[in-house]
Amino acid sequence: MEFKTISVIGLGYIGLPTAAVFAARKTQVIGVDVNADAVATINRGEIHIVEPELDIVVRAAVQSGYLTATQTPQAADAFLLAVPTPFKADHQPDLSYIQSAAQMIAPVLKKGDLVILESTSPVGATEQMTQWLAQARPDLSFPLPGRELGDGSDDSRQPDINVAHCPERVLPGHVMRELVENDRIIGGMTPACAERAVALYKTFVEGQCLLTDAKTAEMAKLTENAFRDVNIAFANELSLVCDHQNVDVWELIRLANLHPRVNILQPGPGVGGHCIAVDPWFIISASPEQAKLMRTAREVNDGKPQWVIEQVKSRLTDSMNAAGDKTFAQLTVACLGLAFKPNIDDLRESPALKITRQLSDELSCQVVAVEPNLARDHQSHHTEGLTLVDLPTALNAADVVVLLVDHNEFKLIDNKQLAGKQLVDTRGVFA
Ligand code: SAJ
Repeated sequence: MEFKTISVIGLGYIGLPTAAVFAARKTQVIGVDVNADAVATINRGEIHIVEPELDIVVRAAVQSGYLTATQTPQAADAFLLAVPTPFKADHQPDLSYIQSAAQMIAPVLKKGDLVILESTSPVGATEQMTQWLAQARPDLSFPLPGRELGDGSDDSRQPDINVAHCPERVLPGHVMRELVENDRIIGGMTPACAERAVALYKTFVEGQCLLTDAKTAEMAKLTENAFRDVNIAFANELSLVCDHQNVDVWELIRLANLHPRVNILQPGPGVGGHCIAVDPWFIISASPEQAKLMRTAREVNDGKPQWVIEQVKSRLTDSMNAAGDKTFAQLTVACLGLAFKPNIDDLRESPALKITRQLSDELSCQVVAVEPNLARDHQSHHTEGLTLVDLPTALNAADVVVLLVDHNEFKLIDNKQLAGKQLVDTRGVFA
C-alpha cells in the first residue's frame, strides 16, 4: 500500500473513529491531539467520547499496536485533519483550529505526502490551509493556483505535497457503519490530488468515492446540512401556523406526506447538534445577499426554543387557574429529555437543554428534568444546577409535562399517567 503510515490530527467525534477504522485495516495510525487526557485515554485502549461500537474498535486497534496517540506530530505518508470549525460571535467561520493544525504538521511534511482536510469548512478553506502549509515550508511545492511547478517535465509538474478536501458526512450514533458505507465526496486541489485521496479512502470506504474539486466538495457538505436545516425550519414554522389556526400539526404532516412528492420533516423544540445549526452560516456569511432563505431558516429554527418556553408559561397559568388551591411556587414543570436528538446522550447545542435551563432559571416554581441516557450519577457542567430525577418521580410530581426529546422511554408513557396534567408536546409523542 502506498500509505504505510497515516496521521489523524484531532481525535474527536470524527478523527478518532476514522483513525480506528484505518487501524482496523492494519494501517499504522498516529493519532494527534492537543488534549493530554484524550491522548492518555486512547493509549489505554479507552475512549473519551460516546459513540456506539467505537470502544471495541479502538481497544482492538490500540492492543494490536496499529493505533497510537500523541500530542506531538510525527512523520507520516498522509495527514487527515479533523479539527473543529466553529463560528465566531458574528457568524463568521473560525479557522484557527485548522491554522494551528497546519502549523503543527508543517515541520514533519516530506515530498510525496498527502494532506486531507476533513473538517466541515467554508468555501476556500482548503486553499487557505494549503497557503498556511506553503508559508511554513517554502522548501516544498504545493498545489496552489497560479504557482509554476518544476521545469515542465511530467514528474516535476506534480507538487511535492498533494492536498484534498474530503468532508465527513456521518450521522452521530451511526458513525462506525456510515464511515464505511457512505459515499465520499473527494475534492482535490488538482485532479491528481483527488486521485491520491481516493487511493487512501479505498482502504476502508465501501461506498463510492466521487471526485471533484476542493471548493465544490466544501460547498457540498455545507449544502447538505443547509438543505436539512431549511426543511426542518419548514416543519417548525408549520407547527407555529398550526398552533395559531388550531390544527393538529402531526396529523396534518402525516396526511400531507401521503402525497407522492411531499416529504415534510418533523417539528421539534429547535435544531441542535454541532453541524446543522452551524454549517448554514458558512454559506450565509459568505453570500448574505443571496442566501436569504437559508438565513430565515436559521432564524426560524433558533427561535423555536423561545416559543416553547412561552407555551410552557401559558400552560402554567392554565394549571394554576385549574388547581386553584396551589400557589405558583407549588407547581412543578417536568422536562422530558435533554439530549439534542432521540436515544443519544449528546447534550451539545441541545435546544431541550437550553429550554430546561431557561425555565429553571426564570420560573419560581419547581422545574425537574429527566434524561434516561445519562447515568444517574452523571455530573457535568452541562447539567449543573438542574434537578435530574427519574421518569416516575417526574410524572408523579408534574403539573405541566414538557416533552422535549422523543426518546424510546417516553413513547411508553401511559395516557393515565398524564391525566389532569397540562402538556407541551414538542415532538408529537402524546398525540
Ligand atoms: N431534527 C428535527 N426534525 C427532523 C430531523 C431532525 O427537529 O425531522 C433535529 C434533531 O432533533 C436535531 C437536529 O435536527 O436537533 C439535527 O439532527 P439530525 O439527525 O438531522 O443531524 P445531525 O446533526 O445528527 O447530523 C447531521 C447529518 N447531516 C444530514 O443529515 C444532512 C450528518 O449526515 C452529518 O454528517 C452531520 O450533520 C455533520 O457532522 O455535519
